[in-house]
Amino acid sequence: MRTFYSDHQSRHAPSVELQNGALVPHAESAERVDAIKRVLPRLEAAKDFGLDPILAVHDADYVDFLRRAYTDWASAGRPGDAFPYVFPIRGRRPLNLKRIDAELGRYAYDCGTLVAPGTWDAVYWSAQTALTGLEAVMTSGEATFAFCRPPGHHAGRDYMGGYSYLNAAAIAAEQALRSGAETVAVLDVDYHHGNGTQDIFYGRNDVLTISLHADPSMDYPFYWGHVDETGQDAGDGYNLNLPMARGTEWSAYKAQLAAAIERLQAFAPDVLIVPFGADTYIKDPISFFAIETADYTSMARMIADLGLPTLICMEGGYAVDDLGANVAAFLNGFSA
Ligand code: OKP
Ligand code: ZN
Repeated sequence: MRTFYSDHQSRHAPSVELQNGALVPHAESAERVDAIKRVLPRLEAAKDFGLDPILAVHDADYVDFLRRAYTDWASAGRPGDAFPYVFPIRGRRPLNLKRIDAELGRYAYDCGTLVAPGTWDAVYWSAQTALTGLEAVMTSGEATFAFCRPPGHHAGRDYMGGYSYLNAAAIAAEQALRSGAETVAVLDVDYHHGNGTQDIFYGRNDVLTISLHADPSMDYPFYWGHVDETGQDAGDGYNLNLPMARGTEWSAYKAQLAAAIERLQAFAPDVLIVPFGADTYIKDPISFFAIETADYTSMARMIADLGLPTLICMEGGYAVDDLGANVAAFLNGFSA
């Protein structure tokens, strides 16, 4: 399988995050990169497709904010990484405030998504990695791995959150449509609900979004990912959420994945995009499913058996010691 990455993506290294009320070391660490690189000996460098495909998904004012957020924060004399901490509550009139503290709250929905010195560079190249992988899928029809980092599936058109800034998988999905696909499906198998992707395509029937994830009444991101979120307008019926209880093991996960596969077969997309998180792993430090390393191969085989041109985009996975083995197990399911 061809695999893509850009070294710029290691430059994003936020120091801390606010988690459950405490400042803790940032779980989405740059050490994840080395863990995954170790199992991908033939990584190819991403090509540069420029800003256009990014602006096809994200609003220009949000992209502009991301590019300058860290320098604006530093110029305001703030210490460390740009840290969102005050948010406009629902019903507040929209205000185009220029103060960086206010802007951070306008474009973020949580306090765990900091803008560090290398963040823009990393997220720009994470998107390019997805676009380069997508190009390989479109020309060869072969399953391809885009080693995107940081994650992207929590980012919406104009917001960041959940360690996500630009939604690389959504950018690739939109690019697939622009390069000849008539329909695309996104099958999100990260532990957390792919709320950004859901929001971006919620009103559309040319992109089917499916997410398997922890029940959001118990787990992050809480406010999205419930079963009754099925899409709206033309997109009604084109979003499928399959939440599962904490402690879910492969046998139960597999049944939900089978339901997702059935919906995918009915939709029969030209291209499939799979945001893959290894945070469903039993030893993940911030997540609570019980998937084991060998299960990732079974999971991937079920997806590979669809026989669709498939782009896999890396999302979460925080058990750094076993991350490489889990990624390798998943990718093996496509080659075997
Ligand atoms: C990103 B990805 C829970 C705090 C959760 C955010 C998690 C973002 C996960 N106590 N913090 O989907 O892996
Ligand atoms: Zn996750």
